[in-house]
Amino acid sequence: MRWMIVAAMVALVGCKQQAAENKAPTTGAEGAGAPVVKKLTVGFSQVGAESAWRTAETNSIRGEAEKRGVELKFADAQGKQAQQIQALTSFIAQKVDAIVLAPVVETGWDVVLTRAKEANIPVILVDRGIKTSDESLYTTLIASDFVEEGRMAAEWLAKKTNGKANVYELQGTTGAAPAIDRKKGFEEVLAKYPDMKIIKSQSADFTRAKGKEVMEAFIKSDREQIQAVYAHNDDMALGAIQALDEAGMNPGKDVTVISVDGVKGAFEAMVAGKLNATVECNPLLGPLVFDTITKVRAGEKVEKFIKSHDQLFEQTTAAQVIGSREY
Ligand code: GYE
Repeated sequence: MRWMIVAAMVALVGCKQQAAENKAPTTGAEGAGAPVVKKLTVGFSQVGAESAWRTAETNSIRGEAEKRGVELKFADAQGKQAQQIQALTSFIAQKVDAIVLAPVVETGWDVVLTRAKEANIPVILVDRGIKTSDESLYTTLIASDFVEEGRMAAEWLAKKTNGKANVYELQGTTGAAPAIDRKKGFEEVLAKYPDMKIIKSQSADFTRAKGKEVMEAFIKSDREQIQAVYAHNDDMALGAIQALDEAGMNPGKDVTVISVDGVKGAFEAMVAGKLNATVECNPLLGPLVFDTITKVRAGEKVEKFIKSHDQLFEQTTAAQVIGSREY
């Protein structure tokens, strides 16, 4: 009797082993007829290359795709929404497995995103959000909280200036989420300090060249009143610093300068004593983007807003941390 049980157990184990062998993954290299493992194809519509931050983001997403063997179709829209819509339309026609979109502005996406949804292609928004009446048109947003960044900048400036400052603001691209929200958060805090006012505010499109240009105009009309500069990104702050330097106005000392991003150039300017502080905004989103795509394709639920956590860096500690900065 006992031997029969043992024999049955042996047979059972043998069966299980056989089943496991049948399930062993095929590599696609066994010759004709073997199933070929399909490469994941992802379309990435990028805003452009207006700032050091954006270049770091592009490199992070491209590098991660390469590392994971993902075929990345990359389209640079040169700052134009029409080009992004064109890129998305083409990704849909090519039946990509997922779309990654860094939307230049907040509005105007519903039509093209509805097409992506109808084609069953998940859309992952990176670094900037959109305004839509139908939240189901995108899967998730992977980004920083820009309102919070604006608040952090204003709180720091209030402390630094004892709540008294004539502020000149350089805004990001008109209609872009980080421009709208960084202004909103900053103004929210300023409302608590009656002697801190934004005297002039203008868009400089997130670029260094325009930051310099707009600052030159501010200096021309308001030279004696300028006490602080708040720039929505480091590139514009670096342009403004150049304008202040050329006008002999001592940025970082006589004029307090604060911005957002935390790129290498900002740390160098802090070490040189020209920039006072920067609120970091993480552009190294590649690993998180592809982890999220993998989860979505496996049918797992993901958060609607996957938030990066940022911190503020000051001139006083810049020299200590500059070596460990990754972008
Ligand atoms: O801060 C700025 C850029 O969308 C968060 O875009 C991004 C912003 C970033 O060009 O430098």
